[in-house]
Amino acid sequence: MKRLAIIGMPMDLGQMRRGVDMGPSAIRYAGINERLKNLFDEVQDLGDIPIGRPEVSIDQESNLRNLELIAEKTAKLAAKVDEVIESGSFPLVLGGDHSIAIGTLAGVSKHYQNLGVIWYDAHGDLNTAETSPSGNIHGMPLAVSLGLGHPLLTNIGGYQPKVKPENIVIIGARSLDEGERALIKEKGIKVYTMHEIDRLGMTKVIEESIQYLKHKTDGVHLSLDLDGLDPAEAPGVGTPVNGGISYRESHLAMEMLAEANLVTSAEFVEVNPILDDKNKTASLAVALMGSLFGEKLL
Ligand code: HAR
Ligand code: MN
Ligand code: MN
Ligand code: MN
Repeated sequence: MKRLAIIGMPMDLGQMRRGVDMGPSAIRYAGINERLKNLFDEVQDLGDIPIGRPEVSIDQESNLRNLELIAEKTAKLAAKVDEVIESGSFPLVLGGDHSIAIGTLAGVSKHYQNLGVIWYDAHGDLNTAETSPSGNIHGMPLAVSLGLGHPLLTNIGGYQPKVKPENIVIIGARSLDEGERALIKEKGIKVYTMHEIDRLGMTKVIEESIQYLKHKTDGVHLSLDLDGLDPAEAPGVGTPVNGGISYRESHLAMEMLAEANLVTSAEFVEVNPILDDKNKTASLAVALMGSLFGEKLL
């Protein structure tokens, strides 16, 4: 029995542009159920984790925007994701800004000894309070999952780290801060920047990524930030960076991951319908999900 559970995480507290909290609605409106229902024995939409309309607050000591709220809300997401995996379903989380990954990974990683992570993103999301140019927590979730950052975030779920550096592959990077570059080198994190994607082609990048992760991991989480794609094709994101991955390359990547049967949990984040062009980015997210879950053209 193949079962999918969809969890909405309408949280925009990790950055400063409003609208990304409507991401889950936009993705549902783009027809996620229709698209995925034939690819599973059962598709269950569990609705949204309640976020409410909390007041924005900046932690005086650490300068982190909405630290306590994000810790509280992502802990709730972690518990829900844990429950879904416990029940035998595949968890698919809809964001929300990328800070939600702190919760998703906290819920997922307790089920694996060696969780692999594919971070499909224009950014590294490897900042800490010390290296962040913005204080925005959506630029930090991968660092947090490595156990680096504020303890309120790194300790969600009561353990850390959630992932080991050698089990991570970043794909699509083209906007890395100084501290992130240093961390990538220090930890030896595998990164395919746009340069490698152009040079090797997406086929080789995904083949290598699969080989890299296949033998040493017992599960792989796909964290797909829509800003990994080119803003011409995915305009509805808060921090667009030109020169991104194409629509076709992304489909190919998802199709190859489906064939390899490697991915055990996923999240699609940073869809901002206010900045979007007729729900184009949410529709793209849904189309990519179709490919990730094995939709065939013929
Ligand atoms: N690196 C910048 C920062 O930390 C911008 C981060 C933007 N992040 C996302 N997620 N959109 O990938 O502030
Ligand atoms: Mn459990
Ligand atoms: Mn991101
Ligand atoms: Mn990004």
